[in-house]
Amino acid sequence: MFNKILIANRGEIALRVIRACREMGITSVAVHSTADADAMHVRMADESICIGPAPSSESYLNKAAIISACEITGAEAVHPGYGFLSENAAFAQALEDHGITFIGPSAEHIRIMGDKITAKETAKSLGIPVVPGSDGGVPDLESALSVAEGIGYPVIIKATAGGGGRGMKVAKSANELEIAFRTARSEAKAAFGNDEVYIEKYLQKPRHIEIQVFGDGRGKAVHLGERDCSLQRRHQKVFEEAPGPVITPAMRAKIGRICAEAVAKIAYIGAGTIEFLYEDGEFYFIEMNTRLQVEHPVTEAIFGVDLVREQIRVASGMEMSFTQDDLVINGHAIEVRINAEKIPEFAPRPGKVKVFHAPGGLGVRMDSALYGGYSIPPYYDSLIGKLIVHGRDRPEALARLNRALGELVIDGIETTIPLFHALLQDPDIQTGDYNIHWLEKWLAKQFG
Ligand code: MV4
Repeated sequence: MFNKILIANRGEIALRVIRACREMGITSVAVHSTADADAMHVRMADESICIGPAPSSESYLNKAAIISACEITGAEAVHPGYGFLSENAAFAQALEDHGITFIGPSAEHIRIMGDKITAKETAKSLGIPVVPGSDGGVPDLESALSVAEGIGYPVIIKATAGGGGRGMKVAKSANELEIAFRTARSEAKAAFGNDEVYIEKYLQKPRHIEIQVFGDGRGKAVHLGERDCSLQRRHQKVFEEAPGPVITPAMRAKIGRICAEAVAKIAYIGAGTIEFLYEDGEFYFIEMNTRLQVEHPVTEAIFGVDLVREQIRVASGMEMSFTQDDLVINGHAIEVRINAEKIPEFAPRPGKVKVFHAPGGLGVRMDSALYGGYSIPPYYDSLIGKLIVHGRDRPEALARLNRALGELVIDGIETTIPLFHALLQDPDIQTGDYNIHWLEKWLAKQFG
């Protein structure tokens, strides 16, 4: 096992990793920008080191500064958290070249899944169901028209180098395809410097269901069920839950086994998430994320496991502490993302937090790096906390969420808390009757 781990991140996820390290008796090293000298992760870690100025491009994304920080502090491994360098294959490779362990998958697995066409081909070859569409990139309009003819309209054009919803265009007819194809290509070129695109059947009202997988890097792997993350605005998740309100135990067992066998076959190491669109009882692969996700706590709650601890274990060469048979779902969990944003525009509103009071009690977890008197810097993501509740069933989790939101106090700045009070009043949220378009429609109805 490692003696010392460096956490190449900030905010709540840095605290999350520091806590796992402390329980495992591992010394933690925080890195920070000059803007984060007073941040909670710096205070909570055993050691800290400044890696550069405020802009993340010069600090949290600065590979050389982070590797130097490892050498200066004697850290043997790096946990990247999510965002920043967590899915950067070159960073994983550079650490390996310096004899430092990247707590995450191999550079090769990160690279494969970062290219959306290669990811889809790999998924398909491993027996994972994919959305019908082109085999790889579509070079010109003629090929685009013939692929669309084959699968039927509507179709969606996606950028190979895209992901997270950037560079997508829908076409409802051959007429629309011409414009959609050209715009998708030129937008992809401008955004990613790569104009390759591919085509899929457009699913009209799917849910976003993602399967949590975990591998030991030696051919053993398990799944930890699904999360329903359909409630999104502009591809930003807002509310996530596990298990999914419409997923039956039989469906979970089937898709879960397919995913676990797939990652076992490639000897995947650590945590991964296989994202699907789910419509009319069928799962369709869209992407795989090779990192720990923001919403991992809902899975931790229902399975009673510590995913970060497991990541550290397998990265150090140990076995996972559980088998598939040990993984039994207990109850229901919901996470809401508390952002320093003004609704309804979701405009970032950094500033000074006067009072922070976290909710507590049975089945309540608040992951946040806030404290009273803290000034949220304007340079980074607006996520300032995650409230996770766990109940014996979905109604109990919803009631507990309502209760916990009432206890949560963040004074001095605007946050997304009022959004969740309003959402919980909606009958569709109470019954779980929503899809990927529900939230944007609801916001338009509420706020025009
Ligand atoms: C789709 C789709 C419909 N049909 N693919 C958006 C993010 C990216 N990961 C994939 N996305 C979509 N792909 C097909 N074939 C609809 C979306 C989509 C979406 C997906 C998940 C969550 C929210 C979404 C919002 C709009 C569109």
